[in-house]
Amino acid sequence: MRRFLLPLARLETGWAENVLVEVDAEGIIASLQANAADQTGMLRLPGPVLPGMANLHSHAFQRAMAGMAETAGPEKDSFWTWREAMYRFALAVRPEDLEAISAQLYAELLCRGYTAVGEFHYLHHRPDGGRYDDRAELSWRILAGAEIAGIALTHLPVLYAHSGFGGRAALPRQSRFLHDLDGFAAMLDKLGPAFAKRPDRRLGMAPHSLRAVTPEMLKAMPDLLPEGAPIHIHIAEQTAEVEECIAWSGQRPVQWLLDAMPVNAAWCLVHATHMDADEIRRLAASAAVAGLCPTTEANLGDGLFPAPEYLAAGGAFGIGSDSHVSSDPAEELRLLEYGQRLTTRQRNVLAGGPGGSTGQRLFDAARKGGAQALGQKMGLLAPGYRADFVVLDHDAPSLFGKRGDALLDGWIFGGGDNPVREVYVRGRRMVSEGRHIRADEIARNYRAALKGMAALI
Ligand code: NGQ
Ligand code: ZN
Repeated sequence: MRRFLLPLARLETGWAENVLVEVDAEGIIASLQANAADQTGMLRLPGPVLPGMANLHSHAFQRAMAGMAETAGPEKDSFWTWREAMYRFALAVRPEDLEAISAQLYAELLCRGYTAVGEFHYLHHRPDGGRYDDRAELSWRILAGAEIAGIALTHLPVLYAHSGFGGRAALPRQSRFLHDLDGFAAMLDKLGPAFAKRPDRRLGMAPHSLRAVTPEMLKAMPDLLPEGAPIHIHIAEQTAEVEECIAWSGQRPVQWLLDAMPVNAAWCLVHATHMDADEIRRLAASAAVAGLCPTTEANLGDGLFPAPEYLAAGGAFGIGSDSHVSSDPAEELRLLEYGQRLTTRQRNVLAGGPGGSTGQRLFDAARKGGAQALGQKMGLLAPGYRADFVVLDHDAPSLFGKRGDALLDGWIFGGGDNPVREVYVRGRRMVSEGRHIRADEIARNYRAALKGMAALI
């Protein structure tokens, strides 16, 4: 057993002092006790401790194109013009590049306080659609990136077969993404054993969107993995997508999905930006998680998630960095609230009522919803949960002099400095003095990958 002394820690019930945490050989919290005495053999952490945050939605390769689609094109720019740029970029990514980019991204995420990531992975094949010798080649590269950075991973291989509602034929530039159901199932089988053994690895799956799979494929998917395995899907992100879904089925995307599939706590509906009142109520009641990616949704011009109505209905949510225009959970939560402030012209819209701290409510909801969506025992400092510690610098400008939940408000709204000082995953320190322990090597490999790709873009 390793023993840690947390001078100040955010437990489920609130902040506690001098918390003794015992961590077993697997990196799981075995016991936890507040108001403990400092004894020899304990590692005393150097600041207030939060549980690690789950990042529930990532397309790792897009880390390397963040900032590269910000010049106006000949026509009005939109999500769909960005997607063309992204498709071009995706064709240049080689296996070794994906590993290097993933390691860089995951190290950055750790430095900001995410300790697990849900990788919504659809880059499967060679650029011409030909298969790699190992059909899971690019999944192994994601896993290697996670291993190098030391982040927990829920890997979500994506089933992608069509370019639009009604089984429209896929486009040539989508050929790296495509599977039939049998090929997809074979890939899952191959991956399964590598994800079975460790508390920081989980295998789920993802129908890319209602555009990319047929109802028959979607209905066959839950049987491909054991009951309870995470299932993520992009849904209702763009208004054009909602209109096409109505033209195809007579129903809106969230409505269609909730009617067609047994959506439960294993599901994560990513974006779910465009919902009517009935969809909001039904999604909230389904126990599924809404996967919100506020910085990407802003960057891509998606629209605003109806957060006040959804939270009032008791809906669960988590956050993701998606296209990685930000690596900071505080920024995702800040923007979630600011979108509402800008449209309602009010303040503390998502605080949950008088006396509520906005930072506390958003942080607690996102850590719980994120852990649920990733199917990982994390996001809570309690026995049985993974020992993922985010140690804050109490002397950071955003936190200095603050106590209790004001620390969460300071982190999220207090100026945008990064107060994350140390990060532990499974009780192992991956970030020290604000830097990833392998930062230099990871950055070197990232630069080499981008250099090699530059010729291909
Ligand atoms: C993706 N990204 O799969 O990377 C998508 C765009 C699509 C976001 N939705 C592609 N943010 O939805 O067709
Ligand atoms: Zn996405």
